[in-house]
Amino acid sequence: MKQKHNKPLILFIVSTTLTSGLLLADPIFPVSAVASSHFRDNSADLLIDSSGFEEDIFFIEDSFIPEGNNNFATSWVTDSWPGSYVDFDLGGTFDVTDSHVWNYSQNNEGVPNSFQIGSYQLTFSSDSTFDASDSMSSVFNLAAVVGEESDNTGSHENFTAVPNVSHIRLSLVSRIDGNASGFGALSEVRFGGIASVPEPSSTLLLGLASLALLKRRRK
Ligand SMILES: [Ca+2]
Ligand SMILES: [Ca+2]
Repeated sequence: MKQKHNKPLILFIVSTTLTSGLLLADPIFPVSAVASSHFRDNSADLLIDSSGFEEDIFFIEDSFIPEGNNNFATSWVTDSWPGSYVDFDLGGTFDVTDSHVWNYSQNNEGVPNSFQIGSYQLTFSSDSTFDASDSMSSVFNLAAVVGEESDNTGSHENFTAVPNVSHIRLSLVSRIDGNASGFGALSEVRFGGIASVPEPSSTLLLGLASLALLKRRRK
């Protein structure tokens, strides 16, 4: 029996996933922020309640970032530096691309207050537990802020999208003054991203490829 001439079968699998770089990030509003430790009433929920802003309207990537109000009472403060961290529950699943942190900036006679944070690192999790399997960001530096009257517009980071993130741990890495122990404080924290879209499973793609093959053979 003469074998049928087989044309090369070319399957085009078109990914419907948009390049996330084309999409501007929206602000993410975490539903809770819990710290490994806090000093007095300066708990971590003060990082996500807009208490540190002059105004509370903002966009993460393409527009207005509010100025911080530089107030101790509205800042998260830890007295257990180093090793302190804050766990944020994002209240949903996001492809995270941005972080924005307003440093603590209460006046200290013309020099950055010693509580100010010099750098931090993020751990991204798709569940509520953090372990070695979770991916981590680079270490991000924070700008020093001097004095109550200074413009504290915070420090912005934009990174390659981390997909399917429901919880973020922000770990303090260094303090502005390089001191290895004592207190640390931040005023506000925001993340940016887009709500995650479930990816088509590999089983579904395989199924579609098989269908295309069958259809071709029947011709
Ligand atoms: Ca605050
Ligand atoms: Ca995890």
